[in-house]
Amino acid sequence: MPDTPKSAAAETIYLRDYTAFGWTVTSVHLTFDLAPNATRVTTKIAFAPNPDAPAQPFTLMGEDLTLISARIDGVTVTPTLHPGGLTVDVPDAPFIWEAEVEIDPASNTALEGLYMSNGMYCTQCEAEGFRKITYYPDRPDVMAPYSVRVNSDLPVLLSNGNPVAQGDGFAEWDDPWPKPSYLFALVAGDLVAHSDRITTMSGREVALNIWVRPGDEDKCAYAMDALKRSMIWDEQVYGREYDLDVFNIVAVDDFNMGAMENKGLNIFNSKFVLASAETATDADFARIESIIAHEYFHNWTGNRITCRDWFQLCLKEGLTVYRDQQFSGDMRSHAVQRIEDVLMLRARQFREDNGPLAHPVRPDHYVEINNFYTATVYEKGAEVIGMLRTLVGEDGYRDALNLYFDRHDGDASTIEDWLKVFEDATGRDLGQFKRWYTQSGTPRLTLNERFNDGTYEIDIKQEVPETKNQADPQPLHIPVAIGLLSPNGDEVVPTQILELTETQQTFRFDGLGAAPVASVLRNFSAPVIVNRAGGADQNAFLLAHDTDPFNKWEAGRALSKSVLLDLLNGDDAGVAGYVDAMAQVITDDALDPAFRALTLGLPSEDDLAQSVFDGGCTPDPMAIYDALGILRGAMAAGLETPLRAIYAEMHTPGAYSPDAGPAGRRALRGAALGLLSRIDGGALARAHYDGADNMTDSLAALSALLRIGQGQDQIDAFYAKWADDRLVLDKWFMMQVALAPPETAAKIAENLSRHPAFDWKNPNRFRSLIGGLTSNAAGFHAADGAGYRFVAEWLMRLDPKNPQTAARMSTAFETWRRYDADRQDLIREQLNRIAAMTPISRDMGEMVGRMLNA
Ligand code: B3K
Ligand code: ZN
Repeated sequence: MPDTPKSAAAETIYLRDYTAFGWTVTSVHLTFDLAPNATRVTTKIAFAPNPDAPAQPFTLMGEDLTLISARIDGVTVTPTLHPGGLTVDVPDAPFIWEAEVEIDPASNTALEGLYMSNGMYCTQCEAEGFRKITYYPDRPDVMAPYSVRVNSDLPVLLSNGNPVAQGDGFAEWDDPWPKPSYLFALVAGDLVAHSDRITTMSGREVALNIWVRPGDEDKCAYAMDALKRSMIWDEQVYGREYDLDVFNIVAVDDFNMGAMENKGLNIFNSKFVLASAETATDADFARIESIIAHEYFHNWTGNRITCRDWFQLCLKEGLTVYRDQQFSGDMRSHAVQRIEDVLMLRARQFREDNGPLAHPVRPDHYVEINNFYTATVYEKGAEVIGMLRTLVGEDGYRDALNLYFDRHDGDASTIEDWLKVFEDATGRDLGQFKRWYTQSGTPRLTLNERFNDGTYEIDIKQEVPETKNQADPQPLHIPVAIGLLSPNGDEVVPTQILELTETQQTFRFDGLGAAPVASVLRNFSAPVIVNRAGGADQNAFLLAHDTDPFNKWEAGRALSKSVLLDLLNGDDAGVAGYVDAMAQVITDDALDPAFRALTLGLPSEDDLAQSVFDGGCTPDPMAIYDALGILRGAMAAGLETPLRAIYAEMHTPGAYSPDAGPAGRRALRGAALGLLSRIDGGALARAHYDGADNMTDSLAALSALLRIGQGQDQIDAFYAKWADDRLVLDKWFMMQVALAPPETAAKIAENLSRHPAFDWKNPNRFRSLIGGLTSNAAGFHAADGAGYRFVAEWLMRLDPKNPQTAARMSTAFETWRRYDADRQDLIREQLNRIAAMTPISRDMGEMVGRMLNA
């Protein structure tokens, strides 16, 4: 048993309380003697007093550690152990701290610190996992070079930096770049490498390896290609070069999130590395490309320049997401990328920002930092960078980034540092802009338009919502991209940026021949909700004529949303017009198939529920499900001829390629298939399934069948074929629940939870099944509460084992205030049940507390 007492009661950490650590660390040497239940970690760390820090007792963080011995300058000491760490008297001069601790990786089910997955040792230290490996000032502003020795009989022993020595039963690694402890990593296992190499812009030869379990090496080619493209892109676009002799990536099956950017040794959820045409969908390939890029880009934005404290998390995450979005746009299509990014932002971040878990991009307090790796920090954090770039222009952005890298390389920085480089590089005052980092909630813009005597005027009013933590929100600095189209569809005023800084402002455009149609918030220039009284005609016009591809798509989305909201009120008058508008777009061969596929997509059930709620009404999940079914049915019937033509024309024979072109054709063909299945009894989908030679087509057919209540034979055949492939089996679990009819979804989930392959301690498998149900909005919100009960029970079961994943999945309940009194009671009952659990993790305690008390 660890002799460090368990953490004390959850306490709130505040940004305003930041103080520097009293010592700097000049070097860290670690030795690991690996054993599943008794790994020895020996440390030798050089500390020196930090003249810039206030006086404080010498305290190291540590959790779940058994301290064997400790020495200062060679003399044995007896530190005072307390929950979360130790304190000891130290000399008032540089000194060497040596300690030996024992840890138990095989029993570590939280997957934080050093743990085991299928016989392989692996680490996850961000945010605060290093303190579960040894006693250390485990905070991002303490940076040091590390050298590591790993003793083990396992064949592959990896750590950060460059390899320096390796022999029978050991390996030594040296990382010359000072890093915070959260970037430490160690991997040991029976692994094989898919290897390659690259020469950087200054001529450095870098060995590239993707380490996987034997048998998976033929599924690494795409990830390796994405890595090489990322390295080249970061040189060309940001001038950033890689800085070690080797870059290692390891794929692990048990992982709490997507991947981790440890210096020189990225660790990935195997789901985001392994791919072949047979096992991965086009969407999987695209995710792999973007996550490989994201983690690689962290080498500069995150690792070389890190965060002073965890409140500054968006400094590295928002910027790195922005960079990976730019990269994916460059690799694929900017229009399609932007639409997909906004879809994701609205689905996850708007939902968060409009509920009890809303928080600023830079939060100012937290209980458990792992709860703040959120869509707001990541996705809204990326939007804030995009707005900055829009405001200062491309050249300003480049100058600011160059200054950032010059000025802060090797630093642990803050949002203030970040904004200052933009101010210094461009001369702009970003005082008001900074509110994007400190205020929460999605701003609402209301537009009022007039045309008189050749002058078009637009009033834009902004409202930032009040919340419990935000009594008096102040107006934001919002870039609104606008263009004007003439009545015959020509662009008479090309895109320009209006800077909204007041609560309300009027902007004027003179010299127009006729009343224009404005295309507002082009390319989604700010993460806001726009209220505009334009109506169906205006949207149909913009869908047909807008030269901004994002707003063209957006107009189609606005049209479908208003048709669906009318359908919910029993009014189907808009359906025919919508089907006609779609007929124009989907048959327009000049448009990218991927764009057309996105245009055929309808708003999600969750999105509609939020819109109903925003409109002052109470969403009925089942009615929303039915309305979507009605509109899809009408689209299928009204568009049958063009859909059949598309299905035939988008057939792409030949070898599978995951590239954007063929993937877009498959997406459009799959969308056509999904609609046609609603009127042909599933015949085409069954044939499609039988003829599929890749996972994208198999899943398109299978989901089309499941959506019409069919597909049991295919589900059984799919299982028989893929029973041994963990990643594909995740899809099998997910699909059956996510696409189940609402009334039976919870029951199906429950049955599947008794399936022998439901290994609930594996986060991917847990997310497939439980997340499958929560993504089935009408099923999860079934009126009898069965969905709520099922999810709550599983969260309670997982929390003691893996609090991080359990807490993250509890966000399924964050929308509870939208619903009717009966559903609210049912959800509150489950949240209260979870809250009453003893013990409850700090992670889960904070989440349910925030959801119940906002
Ligand atoms: N930085 C990691 C996320 C760590 C999450 C810790 N709970 C992956 C990423 O954003 O790249
Ligand atoms: Zn990241």
